[in-house]
Amino acid sequence: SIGENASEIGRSKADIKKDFLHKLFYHLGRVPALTTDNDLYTALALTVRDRALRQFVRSTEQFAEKDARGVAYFSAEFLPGPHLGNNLLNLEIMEETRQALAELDLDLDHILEQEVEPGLGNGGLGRLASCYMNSMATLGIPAIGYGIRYEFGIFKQEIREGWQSEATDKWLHYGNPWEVMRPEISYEVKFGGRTEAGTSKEGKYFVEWHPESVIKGTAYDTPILGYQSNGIIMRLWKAEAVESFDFSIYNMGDYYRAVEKKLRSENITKVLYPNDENLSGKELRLKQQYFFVSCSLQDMIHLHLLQGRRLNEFHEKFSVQLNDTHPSIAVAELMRLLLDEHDMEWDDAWHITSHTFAYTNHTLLPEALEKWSISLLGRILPRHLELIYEINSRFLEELREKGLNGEQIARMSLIDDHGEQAVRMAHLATVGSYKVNGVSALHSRLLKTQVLNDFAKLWPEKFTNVTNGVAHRRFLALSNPRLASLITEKIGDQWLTDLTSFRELEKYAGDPAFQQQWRKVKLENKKELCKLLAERAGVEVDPAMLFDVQVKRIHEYKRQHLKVLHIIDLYLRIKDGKGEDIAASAFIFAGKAAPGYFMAKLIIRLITAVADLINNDEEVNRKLKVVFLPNFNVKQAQRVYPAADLSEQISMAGKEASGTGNMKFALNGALTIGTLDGANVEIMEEVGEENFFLFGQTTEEVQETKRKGYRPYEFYEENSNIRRVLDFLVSGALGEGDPELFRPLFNNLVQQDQYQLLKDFRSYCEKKEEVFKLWANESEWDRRSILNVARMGKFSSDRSIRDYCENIWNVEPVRLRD
Ligand code: 26W
Repeated sequence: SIGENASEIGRSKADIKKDFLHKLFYHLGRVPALTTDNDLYTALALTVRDRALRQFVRSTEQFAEKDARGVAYFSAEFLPGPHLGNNLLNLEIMEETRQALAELDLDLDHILEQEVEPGLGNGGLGRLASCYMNSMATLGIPAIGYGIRYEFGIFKQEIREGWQSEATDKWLHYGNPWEVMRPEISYEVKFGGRTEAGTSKEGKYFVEWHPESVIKGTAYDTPILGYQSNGIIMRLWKAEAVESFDFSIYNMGDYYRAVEKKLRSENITKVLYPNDENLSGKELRLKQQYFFVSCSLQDMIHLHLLQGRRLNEFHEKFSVQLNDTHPSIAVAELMRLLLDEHDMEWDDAWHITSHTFAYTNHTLLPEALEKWSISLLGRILPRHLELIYEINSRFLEELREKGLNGEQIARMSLIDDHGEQAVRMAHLATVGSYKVNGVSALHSRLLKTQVLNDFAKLWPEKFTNVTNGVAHRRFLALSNPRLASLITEKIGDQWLTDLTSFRELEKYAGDPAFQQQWRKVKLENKKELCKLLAERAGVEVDPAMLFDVQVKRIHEYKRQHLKVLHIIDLYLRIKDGKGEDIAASAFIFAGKAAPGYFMAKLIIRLITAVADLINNDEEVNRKLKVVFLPNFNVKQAQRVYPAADLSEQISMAGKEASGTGNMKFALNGALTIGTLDGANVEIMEEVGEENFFLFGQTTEEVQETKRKGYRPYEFYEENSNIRRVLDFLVSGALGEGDPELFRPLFNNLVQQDQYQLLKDFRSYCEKKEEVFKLWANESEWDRRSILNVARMGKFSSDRSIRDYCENIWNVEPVRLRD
């Protein structure tokens, strides 16, 4: 086989050195004197890609041999982070490569720094997809990730005069050595136009879709490695003009029109929408979703038929996981392909479709639940709208037969009739899937009892939970090598494939010598982060300070401003000469705000204003520092988590579906201050209440507060601390002396406070007092830090993927030979 023949590709230092030079000279055509850093990076990336592709080819052959059932992970977003280091780790050639380069007087770390990461996602959801790719590969799951090859990923964040400003992310500017373009793997995708029904000579009813335009999708494959052996691919689609508009045969006038057409076609995959949580009726976004889903399903059907299988058994061979509702138009598209292009009858097509998809919900926020207006859908995807109506009418009929009342039926309908008619994509995904899951125990419970309650009552067995997890190889082994080797020295390295073996660390938690080594690792990591903070934010931080960190998208529900209000409170206390009990702290923030989200951008402005005030105040800045690190991405994340002492997970209970940063922090030895929200609940359960700084209302209490009529103004009036801090916001002391700058935030908190900051403020401050007290007791802090890490076994994405395999996919891992 090909894999057999390719197997002699070497992993020794000599092989790597030879291949690296070969790539540099013969692939890039470089003479040594003119070699740039990017050339070195590209040559090394290509050297490593060869090895990654070899793993992929070997794995694919063995999956085919076994005729194994597989998974297609449909996601509009992937955030793989830098590939090079991760691939070296997974191939276990980090040291060989380092030495090979050293012999050429080159520094691996410097070369690793050159990589520009693919920012093809907004945050948690995209990063989760990439963690799952690594775990599926590691476990030997026959899997493929399908998505969109955005030419511009999530914007690059710059801070200008304290405000966020956005620049385009030209991640492909210097080329992308990791992908393989597959010009021969391409599919046509139709848009717009009208449908026409007819009856064939044999008397069969059929529908023809006469589109207004056709666009071609071409596959770009990137190998994603698991640890030690397996490789799978992430297949991303790029939009192009179809060849049938071959302009060479037209005259001059048409030539320009044809070129224009080409440009318009390529628009579909130009740019990632930078909004997480909410988005209003963007036509191009709908086109993106449909485009990638159609290409992916056509590709799967093609592969399925190529292997000589019948379409009737499609769902027996594949499970398609829908990463939120973004790909949920797939339900209608698979129906269309089976009915219109493969002549199937409705009942057979529906059986296959509704046994193929499984849907993961990632949010309960009402504004984040996707809806597409009937008028937009009808214009862009006329055939799909018909199919959705048909799916809906059959579904509603089933509900009537079951005796549900009109009100229940209206609530469950795929069509929302309030205001402009729209399709509720979560309902389409739920009806069209055989399983629906949330991403933490709490979130899955709320999904069942609230947002999708009617559906959960109708189909209780359809609903399940899979708690999120993180790729601990990237977020510990790769990004925190000091801690990784300290742990491996103590308990061996089986944790790389079994994170639960960290339990063995528990017995060293109280060992003073181990604690000291533990502390030293953290300090070294903090020193490194300090360099980055100085370089990127221009702030000098003392590494001995308590590093209190909140990094995530900026959103009111995540309550970055709760942390800021507390910082102002500390500042005012110090100014009053009452700051003795405050631990010297560096308050670090990072995260992007959606470009159109005014409040989120104002929160960033508030952070930079407070940073300016405090960092420049000689009376305070030995005790407190505040830093906003710009342009948070995977690369930065890998430098932040290892250096954190305290992790801020302070969303209003019931709002954060899971959180995954919370896991990455705890895995790296940070203690958590958090609410009982998302996966915090399970983290606390695992590490023990006594090792977790819990504060704030529970979900039930939050809802009770709201039900009783929450009046934040009373907190402002009755709590002098809150009043002092809020008044300070509009005193002119912040942000170039303009007292009106933060007025919108002040008003919002005093009048609405939708996320109940003021209600949780006191509890948060009190918990911080405990944090400061514990910080003064080094060995007790370290003991708890060690226990946190020791008990993080559950939160590896390997565990999550095993859960998906058992509870949803019914897929067996394949034991792979190398
Ligand atoms: C409509 C545009 C849009 C884009 C992205 C809406 C919603 C999203 C995502 C659902 C936002 C997201 O990333 N959600 C996060 O998913 C993580 C992985 O499950 C969870 O850990 C986070 O709690 C959740 O906010």
